[in-house]
Amino acid sequence: MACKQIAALVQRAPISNLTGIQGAVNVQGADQKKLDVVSNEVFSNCLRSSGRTGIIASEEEDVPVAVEESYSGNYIVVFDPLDGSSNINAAVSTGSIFGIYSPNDECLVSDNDLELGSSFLAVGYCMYSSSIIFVLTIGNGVYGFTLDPMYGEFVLTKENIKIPKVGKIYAFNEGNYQLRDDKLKKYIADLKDPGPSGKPYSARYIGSLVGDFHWTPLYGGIYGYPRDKNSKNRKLRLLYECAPMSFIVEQAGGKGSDGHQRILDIEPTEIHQCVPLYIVSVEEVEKLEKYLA
Ligand code: AHM
Ligand code: MG
Repeated sequence: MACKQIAALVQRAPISNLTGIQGAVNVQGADQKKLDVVSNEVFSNCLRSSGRTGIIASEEEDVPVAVEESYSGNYIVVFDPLDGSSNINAAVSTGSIFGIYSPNDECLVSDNDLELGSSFLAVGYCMYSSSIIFVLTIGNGVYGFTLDPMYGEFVLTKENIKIPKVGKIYAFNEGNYQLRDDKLKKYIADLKDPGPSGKPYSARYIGSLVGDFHWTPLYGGIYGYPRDKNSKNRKLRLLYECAPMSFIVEQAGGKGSDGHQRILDIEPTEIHQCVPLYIVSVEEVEKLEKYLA
């Protein structure tokens, strides 16, 4: 429901004056766009009205929020309601990412952190693009649905998605090249080397994790958001961006790494913790890990 509502808001954004910034800055220092705020409300309201959610943690909230007792259940949901929202002004792809944790006595909420004693029950993302694509796993394979605008329903269009082990697409922000360490520069330079085949890797980058990621499971390759010299560039969050995407990727036979270890093995220490992310095809991610070793 939340994704359908956000899809409609995104598509009508220029008409309803929902482009541009809202005026506030979120806890991570990013300007909140109008649609960041509205999408966060939409997601939170849907989760609250489900009667099943106990705690929600969002990119747009400083701390985890407990759902009022009269409405609450005990699932824990983490989400980024509108990923890549800077793209909205130009009508370029954005997405929503969410992860649902099972109820667990070890789930604690304090002022600034959430301790998760269990793994994901379900994870999904929705991409708002030329089609609205909803990708979901409940821990047994990955399924893709397309929103049929004629009927307002998500229709199963890709069953049991499997990620190619190799692929020649790379999605990195090339503008940050000079901020990267030498091992990573060497890796990227080698991707661009045509070699004996005469075919270098192809670059794809639109500045939305969901949009950039969605390419690679189809064709194989690697998405990377490294830790740069400018620490402000370490912007992908473990809890509601890197971990959910890694869970999906593993369900589809791929790999998610911070360059040295599996993303899903990292213990979260704070809600908005950032980690480097290298994700998608197993052999491409392992090749990168060798360069960084
Ligand atoms: P957001 O969640 O605040 O919208 O930003 C996260 C986005 C990612 O989706 C994307 O991969 C990254 O920011 C792009 O950043 P950059 O423009 O620095 O490459
Ligand atoms: Mg985001």
